[in-house]
Amino acid sequence: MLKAKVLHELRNSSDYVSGQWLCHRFNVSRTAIWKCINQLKEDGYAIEAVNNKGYRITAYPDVITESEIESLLIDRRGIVSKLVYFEETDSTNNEAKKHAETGVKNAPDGTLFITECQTGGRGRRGRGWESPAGSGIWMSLLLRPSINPNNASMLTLVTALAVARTVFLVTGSRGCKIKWPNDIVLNKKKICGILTEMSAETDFIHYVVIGIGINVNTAEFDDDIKDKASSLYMETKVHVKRSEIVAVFSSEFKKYYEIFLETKDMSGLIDDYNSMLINAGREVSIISADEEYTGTASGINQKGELLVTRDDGSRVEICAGEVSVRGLYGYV
Ligand code: BTX
Repeated sequence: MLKAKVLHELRNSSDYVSGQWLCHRFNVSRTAIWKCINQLKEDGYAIEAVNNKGYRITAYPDVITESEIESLLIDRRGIVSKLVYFEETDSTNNEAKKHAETGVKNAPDGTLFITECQTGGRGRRGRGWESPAGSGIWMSLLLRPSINPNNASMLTLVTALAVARTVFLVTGSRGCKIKWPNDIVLNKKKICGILTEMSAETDFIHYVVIGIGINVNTAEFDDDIKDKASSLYMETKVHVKRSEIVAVFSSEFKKYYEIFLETKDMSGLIDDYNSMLINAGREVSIISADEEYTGTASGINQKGELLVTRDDGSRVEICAGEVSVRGLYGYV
């Protein structure tokens, strides 16, 4: 994609880049380069053009577009082998599943589906996920791992770890924690949710779709979630370009995923995960399929299960269910 390549060159040059050099570099006409520059200006990039010198970008917009993301992934791909972009869609998880069904050639391992706006963003268990345009990251990563389907839920934990690490790298904030299994919390507010879905036979995974929603520069939330939801900007006062976060996440996820694939469980990641786990040492309330109880969480085990000591002293390993943490989201 020429536009992404031109953007990549301009982004990575500290000086002006001449139109002629770009023509030679990509073996295209001057008109083709001129068109790219105009499209980039329309997308919101401030581009200075100086006679006999060339082009230079002086300001970048905070946009989720194909060329913006591709231009950042060109020399640091991370986990993303292919990018599928939508200006708007109902849900990137739906798109990922639809594409995945068409086969591995069309939707290989590592395909990332991303959009500027979701009209039907989904949370877990039929809940909704607010995904307005302009302020968040709504994306789904398609994986085709050779692991036992029973271990696939651990991919949510691997993803949570990668998101939490990414938030630290881009904002410098150490306040970012993981609420087992799938929330990322900053200063006790939910800034990210993860929805993992899978198509599998009893012993074989066709594909896993990991949907990730991150509130980045959101300035306000609807009344029904404003007490528990927040954004990176609201919590840190740092404005980070969403595309930059996608690129950093792609690299971080790859590192953690490779460690996960060595043992196909959480053995190599337990310490990192537990150091970010907000549940650890806290009172938790568990709602499972058949009972409701409270206890104190200590950490996860190598299967990714949450270890809880119940109030009656017995120890349990939780692999699914709703877990609330005292002090978070209005649980007092
Ligand atoms: P969850 O079930 O843990 O959280 C859903 C709940 O979170 C909602 O019921 C609501 O209370 C609250 N909520 C809704 N929107 C937001 C928001 N923007 N920020 C904070 N809290 C919110 C979490 O499910 C899984 C979310 C995954 C979202 C991604 S986005 C890309 C992909 N596509 C898709 O449809 N879902 C995933």
